[in-house]
Amino acid sequence: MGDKSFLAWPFFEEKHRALEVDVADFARSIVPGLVDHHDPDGTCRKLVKALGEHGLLRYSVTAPYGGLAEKFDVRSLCLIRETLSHADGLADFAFAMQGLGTGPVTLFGTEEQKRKWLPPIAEGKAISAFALSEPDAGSDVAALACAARPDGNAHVVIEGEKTWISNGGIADRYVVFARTGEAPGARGLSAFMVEADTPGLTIAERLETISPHPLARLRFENCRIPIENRIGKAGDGFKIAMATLDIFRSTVGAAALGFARRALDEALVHVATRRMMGGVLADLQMVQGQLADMALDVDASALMVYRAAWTKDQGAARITREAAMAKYAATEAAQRVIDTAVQLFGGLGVKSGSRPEQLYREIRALRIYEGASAVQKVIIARSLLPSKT
Ligand code: COS
Repeated sequence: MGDKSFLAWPFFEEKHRALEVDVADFARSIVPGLVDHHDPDGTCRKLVKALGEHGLLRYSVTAPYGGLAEKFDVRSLCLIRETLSHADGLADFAFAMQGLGTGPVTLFGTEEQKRKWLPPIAEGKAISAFALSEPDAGSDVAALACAARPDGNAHVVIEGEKTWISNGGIADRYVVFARTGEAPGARGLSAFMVEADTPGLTIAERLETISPHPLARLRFENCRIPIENRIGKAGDGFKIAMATLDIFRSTVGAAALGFARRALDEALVHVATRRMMGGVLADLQMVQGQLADMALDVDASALMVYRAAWTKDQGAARITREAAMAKYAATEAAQRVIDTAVQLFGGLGVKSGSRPEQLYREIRALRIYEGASAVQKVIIARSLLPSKT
């Protein structure tokens, strides 16, 4: 990355600065040889393996189950995502899903569940996924309909659909949130680990998007799993999902930040060399104003992202508001920064395959997934208003 002065901010320790150097080296020397945007499935499989071999997936789980520390270091997760997304969107995606997909196990699993499911994730030998959204329940998690009913004392049967599932089709296992009916709404959901080869789980449809990633709609028909695959207590599924998202939402902001920094870096090179009106683009005050706005958006996003991550790392039980602010601010800001980069590049900015064009397609989904911007605003506003209960 170009400007790394933010690493001197008090949010970081020496270990974070060393980590950034290591990830940047991985991003420069390994990632380009693995990425083929026409083959997102193959690319993600290769990236997960390489991330595991390089030791970076040890940040995606906790010790002693293949991880480095006994709890997530959110600043490290953010730094890794920021640095990988600066290099390539699929590299960031492959890393991010390993942690999110097993986050419920790491945070709420039993000793036995962690021992069984986490080490292969850290080694890059298994791919994980987080199956929450449904065709009729995305932002409103409490409305989800996919159901898990008891089948004898030792099993449950899952029926329903999940959609927009990242790694859908290539994951080895899915954390699935389903209605178990202990109470209406948010209090009647539970989380389950479902192995990809369980009979009754099928890929109903692979989903194509403007920026290709492995993504699918899943169907559960008479999908029978052992009750010991339930993660946490029955009825706690909503809280498990939200607590997991609390951690990973700030990392979505970090990914957006990496895209924005890349757009700014590309723009700085372009304006210094593009001839215009007897000089170069960078001579024009109107362009300088655009660069200033981009730099401001980048730094403001970084402050929000690392404030949230640092707060969690200091031991805060919940960072719901900080994470929502970080995700909302950084993803919206990155959209603006990238749009400006496209504008500065002119025709080249919309040429298929150019970096600004790629970034323009990559950033859009980040304002939607893991809680759309409108949801983050609701969460922030609720944290300001007096509780109704
Ligand atoms: N950590 C722990 N517990 C949490 C929590 C969090 N971050 N957020 C909420 N809870 C708890 C609440 O304390 C409440 O507990 P009690 O029932 O004991 O009071 C319970 O969960 C229900 O919370 P709430 O009333 O806020 O639920 P809502 O249905 O109103 O939540 C929003 C609404 C919009 C905030 C929620 O559905 C959401 O975040 N949606 C976006 C989901 C998302 O990111 N989807 C994308 C899928 S992943 S790609």
